[in-house]
Amino acid sequence: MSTHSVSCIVPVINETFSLEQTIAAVESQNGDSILEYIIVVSSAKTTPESFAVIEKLQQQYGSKVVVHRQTLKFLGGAIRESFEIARGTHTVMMSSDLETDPNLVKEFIALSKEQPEIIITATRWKGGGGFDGYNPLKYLLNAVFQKFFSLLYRTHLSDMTYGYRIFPTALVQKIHWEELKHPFLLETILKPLKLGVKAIEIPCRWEARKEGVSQNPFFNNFIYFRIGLKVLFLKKEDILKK
Ligand SMILES: Nc1nc2c(ncn2[C@@H]2O[C@H](COP(=O)(O)OP(=O)(O)OP(=O)(O)O)[C@@H](O)[C@H]2O)c(=O)[nH]1
Ligand SMILES: [Mg+2]
Repeated sequence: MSTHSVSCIVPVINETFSLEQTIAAVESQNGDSILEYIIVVSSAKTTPESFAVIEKLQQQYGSKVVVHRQTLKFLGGAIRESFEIARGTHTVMMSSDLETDPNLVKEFIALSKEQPEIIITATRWKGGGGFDGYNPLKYLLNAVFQKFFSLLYRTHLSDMTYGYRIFPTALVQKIHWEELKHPFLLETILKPLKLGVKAIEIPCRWEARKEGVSQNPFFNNFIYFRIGLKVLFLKKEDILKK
């Protein structure tokens, strides 16, 4: 029996065919390794069209699809609750808008099987990574931001705001999380780094979504600094749950 199993967290607001393609790609390439897909939705915001696709996926994949209705708000709230209910030894955090290329999950799982204690995270800033259709101003700000935080945290990591990673589930379940909005994605790498957990990157090409709209308004990009600076001064015991 394998001791490695994966919970794949897939948050959904307005995705339809992108969600379907995400699950189809991950399942066809990694079916045996994946224990469950946690599809996390908001009763208020997830669209009827998305719910229709989710129902179809439940029929297709049965109990492997777990649908969770979030009670905490926003993307961070959705993922935080999914971390709590994940049953796999490892947890993949991704999106359902195809901005996290589902073909990479295979690589995440292979590397995680070799080094189960570490985090494997995708980067758009190295190797074969990159951006297609990214807002030019956001691109520039993102570059400066990544450089600033890699110097501040003395890390080789080049993409700390991209929410596409695999974690040991026990790790994410022992951390006290704070953010509810998109800066949560940054928090999920900074807190493990402060705990001394190793993280390695694999390149990923980011391609703008073809349907729906982002839930991350432009000015929210500035609130990443709050958690980015706060975590730097936290002690280990403040990062772990009490
Ligand atoms: N359940 C749930 N899903 C969410 C929420 N906010 C975003 N998502 C989903 O999480 C994924 C990533 O969110 P996006 O809003 O596309 O944000 P992003 O791609 O990180 O940010 P941009 O770079 O601005 O596009 C998408 O699949 C969204 O549908 C939320 O509050 N609840
Ligand atoms: Mg997106």
